[in-house]
Amino acid sequence: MEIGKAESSAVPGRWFIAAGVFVAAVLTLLAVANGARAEILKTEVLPGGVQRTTYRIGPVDVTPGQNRIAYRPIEGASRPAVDGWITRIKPDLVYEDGSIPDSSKVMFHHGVWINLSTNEQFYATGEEKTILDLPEGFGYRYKTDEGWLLNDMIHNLTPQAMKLYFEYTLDFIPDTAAEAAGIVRARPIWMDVQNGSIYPVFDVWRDSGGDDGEFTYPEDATNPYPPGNQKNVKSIPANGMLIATTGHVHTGGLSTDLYLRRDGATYQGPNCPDRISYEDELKPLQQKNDSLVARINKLKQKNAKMTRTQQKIRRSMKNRQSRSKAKSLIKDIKRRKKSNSKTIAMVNRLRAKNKIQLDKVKAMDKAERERDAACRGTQPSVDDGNRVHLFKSTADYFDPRGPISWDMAMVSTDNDWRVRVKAGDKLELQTTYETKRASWPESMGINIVYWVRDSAYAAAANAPDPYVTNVAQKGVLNHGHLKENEDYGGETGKNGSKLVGPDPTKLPDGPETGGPFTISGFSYNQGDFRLPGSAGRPPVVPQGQSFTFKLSDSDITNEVWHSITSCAAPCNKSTGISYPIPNGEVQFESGQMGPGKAPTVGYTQWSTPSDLKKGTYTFFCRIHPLMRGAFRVK
Ligand SMILES: [Cu+2]
Repeated sequence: MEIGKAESSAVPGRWFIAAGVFVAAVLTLLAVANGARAEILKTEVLPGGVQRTTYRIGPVDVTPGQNRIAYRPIEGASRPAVDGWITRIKPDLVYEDGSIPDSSKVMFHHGVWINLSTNEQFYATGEEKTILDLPEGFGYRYKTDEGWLLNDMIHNLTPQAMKLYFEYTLDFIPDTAAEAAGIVRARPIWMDVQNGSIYPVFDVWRDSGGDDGEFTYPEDATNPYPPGNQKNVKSIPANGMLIATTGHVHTGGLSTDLYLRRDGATYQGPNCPDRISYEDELKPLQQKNDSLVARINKLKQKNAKMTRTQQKIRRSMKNRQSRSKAKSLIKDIKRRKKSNSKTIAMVNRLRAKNKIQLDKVKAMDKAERERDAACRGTQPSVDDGNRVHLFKSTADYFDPRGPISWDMAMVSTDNDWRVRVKAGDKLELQTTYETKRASWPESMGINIVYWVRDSAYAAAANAPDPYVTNVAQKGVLNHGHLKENEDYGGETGKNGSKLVGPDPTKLPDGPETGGPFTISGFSYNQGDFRLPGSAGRPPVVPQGQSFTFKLSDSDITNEVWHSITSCAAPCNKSTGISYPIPNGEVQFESGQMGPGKAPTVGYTQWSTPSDLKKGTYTFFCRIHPLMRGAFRVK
């Protein structure tokens, strides 16, 4: 059933639910504190006493090129009106007509739902639009008198202002439903490799981390944390069990890994006996088989050759004399063929006999390998003393170009994932990024882990102990490919019709100056090769000098932040979610320039490295990838 479009027939007053399947529409409109209006779009009734309701928050006035963090209360008609249990949350960002903007234009960079009363960040979503779906029988406690806050960040990649709405679809079991009595209270634990930061990011540089082309944070980082502040670790406050988790990474991200440490704990899993090897039996049998097959083929070739000779002789029969001679020749060939065929049959019997033995040993080998794999699959993975692996949340990229865009979904835990935890256990999070394709500045690694306490659910004591049982299952894909993630970019077009500008490496020299170049109007000005004629020619400096870029006053006032990020030349193909990426041959990166706090780096002027070799360098803006520039060192 489609969710998210207003279904007309507005009934004034409160929303209601009709018995049966589906109901109602844009009903209550209510002004929230910041002047934005909230509304309920529609509600349907699902089995198990669940009401599925889509709420809207907005409109949000999105300014040109914005990439800012904002807080807004979620109250009134943009959340349930009665106490109950939340079992699922699905996010979206929409235009007024309910349509979803392309990710290449604007992105729901992140949204964190905060319960101010319990001080819990109970739901988070990023560009990948992860859905929270708690296992059946568990719910997040909801009370109408608790304060909710949305920490959101809308990233407008374009110079166009927009009016957008947050939408989120809640599965909710009101306390009045009979099923509510059986729901077990689940609580969130916020795991984050940069926990405690307002904007928990770190940078990943191309070719860093090791030969495997992967960088794991914090493991591969130098001094990732201040002394005594292991940001990626959190203690479990009470005995209980974990029930669900999903990771969050940015483009280039491959996975998050959740671990647990328990003081004094050791591996308690099954001992798998060494696998029996059948190599010594298999090898001679296989060799014998191969040589017999080769022999059969050779004999068959011999037969075929004799047949060809026979045919040749038949064709050459002309007169009576040669005919009788030929006849005797053919007779001789026939005799030899018969004998050869007998040999083939004999070798075939040998091969068949050998094959029976070969297949028998092969089957034993296969069974032994399967037994061994099954046993090892039940072994917990314990490393670094007492650290046990709980779950790998993989980033599954639908983008045919690979792990370089938002066209992906994370892998979530299965519905039956359960992990026994004890008070004082420590959860630990790591995240891994690819480092062969590009650099990935401003990366994240986050998991919200849902758990229940023994006090809410005595059966939690029976959950599998992670040191005894391997709990790290494969997991399930959080959602499928999304239609808004198809504007990949990176196209040249017919006769270059889709290029955003000429190949800057072939343009004549621009003025001899290192700037400063003022960034304004979504252009690097003289540094921007999309500009026509001489205005787009790359500026030039002698080797040893650098180029300086600065934000214009109006961009500072309007909070339009920019970066100077190297991309592979010519970097002039069409803009999309997979192009450009930070893959310049020489890596340079200004950071997200802007004054003040995160998400900016706190400065508004930046200079390129002064040790660049001679050549033309291309760059783009990570915040507004339509912006492209070039400069030349001579
Ligand atoms: Cu920009």
